[in-house]
Amino acid sequence: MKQIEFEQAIVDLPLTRQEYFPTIGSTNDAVANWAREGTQGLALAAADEQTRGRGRAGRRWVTPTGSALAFSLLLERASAPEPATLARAAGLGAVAVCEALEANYSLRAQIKWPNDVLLNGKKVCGVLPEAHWTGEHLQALILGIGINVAAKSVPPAEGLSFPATSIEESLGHQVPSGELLRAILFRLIEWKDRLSEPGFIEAWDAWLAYKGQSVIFAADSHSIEAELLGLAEDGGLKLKLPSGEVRAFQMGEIQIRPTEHQ
Ligand code: BT5
Repeated sequence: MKQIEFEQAIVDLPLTRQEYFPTIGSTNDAVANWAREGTQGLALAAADEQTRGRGRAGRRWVTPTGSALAFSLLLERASAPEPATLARAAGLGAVAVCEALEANYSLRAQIKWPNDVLLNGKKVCGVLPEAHWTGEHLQALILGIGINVAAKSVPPAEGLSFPATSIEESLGHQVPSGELLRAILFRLIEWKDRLSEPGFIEAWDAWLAYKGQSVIFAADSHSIEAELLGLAEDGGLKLKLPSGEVRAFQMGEIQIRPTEHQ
């Protein structure tokens, strides 16, 4: 995304701080630094290229220049006052991206729980929520979002744990990144203070991939096939195990993948 597109995307949005970086290590780190400096409220860092983009659990996120959206939002502390809301914040980014893709481009995306966004069963967007604590006090909640906009943003298949795609590949034409960023930010702003409402879990649940289908879920060192039922009230995932028992799992406890990737 070019700087001019970034500037147009954020016109009139209620941001307390914003910065565009042609290139940066990770936009999540930029925002974490702002939080340490005492920045409050809704702050946004976006980059055209990331040289050390991060996924979850130390994995890498690839953001080549001129092809993708990479941005991080510092959420007000009031948006995430307790652990239950923290789990929901993980779904916030994915819900906002799905809604924007549908509204702007009539694309029906899906969420691979907890927060990967898929188009045609392939990953188009990843979300990295990071909480910074001082003792038991939540200092900052940062939501990093990376989206493959142009086809050339998609990394080579060899390095990937899950198939990837781009918006351009799904639509058959390019889309302006700034327009997409603005649509996503609108929805993030709309939802961020409503995370504790049942309506948020319903919205998240409505975008879930593999509902009613068999998935492989991996926990610790073993994998089991189970039926994906949907979200629990706290944003956990309800699965029906082979024994018939229904259990809800928390984020970080398990990973899921569809059976056909076996
Ligand atoms: C994620 O992690 O999906 C979260 C990605 C968050 C990226 C944003 S960009 C702005 C902000 N700044 C950052 O530094 N990060 C955030 P995870 O579920 O762990 O997925 C990581 C895995 O996705 C990698 O191990 C690769 O297999 C794959 N991957 C890497 N780059 C990709 C890409 N561009 N498209 C699709 N898959 C990718």
